[in-house]
Amino acid sequence: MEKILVTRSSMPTLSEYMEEISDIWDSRWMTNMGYHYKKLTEELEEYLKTENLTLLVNGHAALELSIQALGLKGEVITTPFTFASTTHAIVRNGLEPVFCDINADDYTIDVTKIEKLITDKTTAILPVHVYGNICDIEAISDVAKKYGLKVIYDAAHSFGESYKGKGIAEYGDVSIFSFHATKVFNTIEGGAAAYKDANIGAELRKLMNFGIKDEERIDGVGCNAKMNEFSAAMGVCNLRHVSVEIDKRKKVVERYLERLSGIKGLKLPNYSRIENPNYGYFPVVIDERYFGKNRNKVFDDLKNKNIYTRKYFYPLTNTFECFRGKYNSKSTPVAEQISQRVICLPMYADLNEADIDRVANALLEGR
Ligand code: T4K
Repeated sequence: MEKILVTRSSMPTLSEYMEEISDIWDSRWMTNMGYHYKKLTEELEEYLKTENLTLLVNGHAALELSIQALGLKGEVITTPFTFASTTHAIVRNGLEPVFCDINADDYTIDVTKIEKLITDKTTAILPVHVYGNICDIEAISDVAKKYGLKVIYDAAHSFGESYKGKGIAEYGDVSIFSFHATKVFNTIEGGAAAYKDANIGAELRKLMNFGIKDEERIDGVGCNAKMNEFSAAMGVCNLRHVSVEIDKRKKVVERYLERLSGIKGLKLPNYSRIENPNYGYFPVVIDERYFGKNRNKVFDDLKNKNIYTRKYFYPLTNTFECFRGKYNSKSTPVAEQISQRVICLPMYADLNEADIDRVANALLEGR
């Protein structure tokens, strides 16, 4: 039986990509905000319905440098039910993550629990639109306004989604996106930050280029986080096809739902609350009491059949070895329970019906 992996990158045809990059052989301009970088920036601003976007080398750099650009200090309220990147971006800025629990419904930050975590050291909230599920933006904005906090959305999973008719990039002081090879839209490696205040953009562009302000002035401790031309060109090509890819993902979701709906002990993703979902992930939360198998058994059963799922997001970031003794996942019980029960099934545009059925059969067998 052929391997089915948790995802498979979308790519243009080789000839389309070759055509897109051919000018680089004339210009010899391979990085440092060249033609393709500018072209992709403009096209993405239109697609994501935002006027202020800066492309970076990856989503993590977009997040880490956005935190630096905002000049945050002290404590940042966030959730542990996310990829390592979210928490690491806070800690690598010398800040303290304060973990808020998630809600059991869509796994985003539980807004009813934010306020009691605020101290006089809190400067920001960093929620995650996890799996493309949109956080309770109004409630977060209200609490941020009340206490004078910044809001940075980790929108790594929310490419192209919108909320109340506006692009998701328009919310918060900053929203960051990931364009990693495993994402709905990719630039091989890549990411972006969207922001309202143009000064944040100026700061970001400086920090991603070693802090260089102009030829003779370096006034920030920056790094090198520029997206190169080959990545930007891949993005230009992939953007032409992304709507079709999302439609294909929708068909995959429909088949999964056909096969798995109504089965006791399986909580399936609910995309209906997202205005225009990108179908990036298919997370299933398994309750062993009703399903008859636990998440780890399902993971192993599928692996034995050459189907490679992922336990996104297990372990919780507040249980990572590198933070041993510092944080306690008991303070985020819902996140702890979901992380022990969740499994992300294979999800990509070209996953065919026979393969979806193979996954569903393997999941349901042996209960
Ligand atoms: N915030 C959040 C909430 C995030 O989820 C992420 C990244 C970030 C921030 C940071 O964004 P970036 O700095 O990454 O732009 C993957 C991705 O590496 C990571 O981007 C992503 N989140 C995370 C959820 O998943 P792994 O370690 O699971 O990926 P990997 O290499 O095992 O790949 C998974 C599968 O994808 C493979 O089995 C096959 C397929 N694949 C992979 C690669 C690398 C391809 O088809 N092509 C490829 O080139 O982390």
